[in-house]
Amino acid sequence: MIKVGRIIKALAGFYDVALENDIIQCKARGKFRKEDIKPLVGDWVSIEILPQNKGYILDIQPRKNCLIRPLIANIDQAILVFSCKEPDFSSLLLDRFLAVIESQAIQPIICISKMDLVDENDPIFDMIFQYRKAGYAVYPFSSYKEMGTDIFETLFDGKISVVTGQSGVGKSSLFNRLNHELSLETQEISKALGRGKHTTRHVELIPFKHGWVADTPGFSSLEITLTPLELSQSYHDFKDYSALCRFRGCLHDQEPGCMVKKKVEMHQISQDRYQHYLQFLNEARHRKPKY
Ligand SMILES: Nc1nc2c(ncn2[C@@H]2O[C@H](COP(=O)(O)OP(=O)(O)OP(=O)(O)O)[C@@H](O)[C@H]2O)c(=O)[nH]1
Ligand SMILES: [Mg+2]
Ligand SMILES: [Zn+2]
Repeated sequence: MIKVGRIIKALAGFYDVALENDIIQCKARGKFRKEDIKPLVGDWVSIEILPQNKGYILDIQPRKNCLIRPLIANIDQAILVFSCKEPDFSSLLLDRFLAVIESQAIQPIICISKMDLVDENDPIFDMIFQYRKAGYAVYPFSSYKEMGTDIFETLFDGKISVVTGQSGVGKSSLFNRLNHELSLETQEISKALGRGKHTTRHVELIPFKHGWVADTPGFSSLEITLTPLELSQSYHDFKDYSALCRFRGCLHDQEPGCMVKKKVEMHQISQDRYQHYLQFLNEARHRKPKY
């Protein structure tokens, strides 16, 4: 029997494929290895079902998007968890994440964790203001003090979400916080999530609020693998203005008549964010092509 489902977990050559009421443990057919195509968590696949809830992946459907770090496909939104402290908030790293996420047309949602560690005069509040001004959804919260966590009641509804961010920012702690919300049939998985302070090692989609959400291992750097042109059109606000730049394919650097630069001069785009952009542009220009 052949059916279509979504890969929700990939570990040691086995893929858990979720069908409507079942999870089938699958192996990939030799064909994929030969063609060097790796099924990813989030992929829609057709599988051949064998006895005892085992099966084989036959085909991978075209992806609407794909992230390399974390390795996951077909995502609706990325919850970018950045802590205000421990580790310190870095707008350079956040802008890097945003460039990568937005270039894949994935909706970014910025969540600022550990808000219990700052007082009301902390510079993080200006940062929150700046990113909201740039048009991003920004939600400050604390998993310890039950501050701002109510937003997560609605945020995940019906969506495929990935929770990503630097190591130690509190992604898994947020998961544990949401844990009691997870429906009964996921109890077994929930227990597995009770690892608390241990570092997350693999990507797995968990059913939550009519959708799916993945906790992911954190990392501290992220390579820009975009071309200069892709980068110049990744930020949603830059992209809007690009149409008004004098030259098509304007990289918003030295070109005359650049609307993005004009908006920076008019303080409508933050100077910091533009400087970060130029730094990434430099990286994108000097990146050696991979063969
Ligand atoms: N003060 C404070 N500490 C927190 C909060 N949330 C998490 N922490 C602490 O931050 C540390 C890291 O938390 P994790 O949830 O494991 O972080 P993570 O983002 O999942 O880390 P990786 O799995 O390595 O990517 C732990 O010591 C937590 O107790 C919070 O809201 N407030
Ligand atoms: Mg974790
Ligand atoms: Zn321009």
